[in-house]
Amino acid sequence: MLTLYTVPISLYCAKLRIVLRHKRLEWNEQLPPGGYGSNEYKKIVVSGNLPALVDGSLLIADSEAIAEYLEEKYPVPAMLPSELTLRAKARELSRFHDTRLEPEIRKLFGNLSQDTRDHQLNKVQTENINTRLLQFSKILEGWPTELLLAHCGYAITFAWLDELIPLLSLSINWPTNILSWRKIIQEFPAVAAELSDYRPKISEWLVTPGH
Ligand SMILES: N[C@@H](CCC(=O)N[C@@H](CS)C(=O)NCC(=O)O)C(=O)O
Repeated sequence: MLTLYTVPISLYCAKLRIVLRHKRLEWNEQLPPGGYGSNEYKKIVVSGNLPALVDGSLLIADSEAIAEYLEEKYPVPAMLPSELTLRAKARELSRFHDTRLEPEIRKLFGNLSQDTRDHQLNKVQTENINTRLLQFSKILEGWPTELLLAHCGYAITFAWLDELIPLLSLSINWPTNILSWRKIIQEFPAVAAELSDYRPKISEWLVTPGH
């Protein structure tokens, strides 16, 4: 059985669960021993990264590395295109999420408290997110609409945006092709199931004092 080290709120763990669900795999989840960021967990996963996957004697951290491992080990249903250049482009799409779009949204997580809110940061991040969404809308043009590894992170990040936009009064401009693509992606059962489990965790986290 696959074991996933995770905490309920982890965005990258939610991304990975879409892959697990779509491939109809069974897995169990374990909290990091000693808690999030603990030295005890770093004795197991040196980087402290969540998610990490244990499969027999293999321990592997980083959602992309895990997702591609699962794709190779369980190739059906395929979540990477079979053609070489499309596969490379799909990886580019995945990395755009992890290294360009999501980090801009993450910068807002420390700016949630009304008492200490930095309005300038909200403004700057709104612009940065809008820029990334516009870039993503161009990258997205012409993509087929089967569920790929590359899509899973976006589904989760967009759920975060749904909550953060009203909470922080962000003026986010959704390109229309992203909105129609998003609708299609959210209808895949694996995405719908993860979002229905995960959205309440976001809402709960946002009302928990301390951030
Ligand atoms: N690129 C990494 C990002 C994962 C990530 O940022 N995970 C957060 C939790 S959502 C984490 O591990 N934070 C604790 C740490 O980095 O020590 C991945 O895809 O796995």
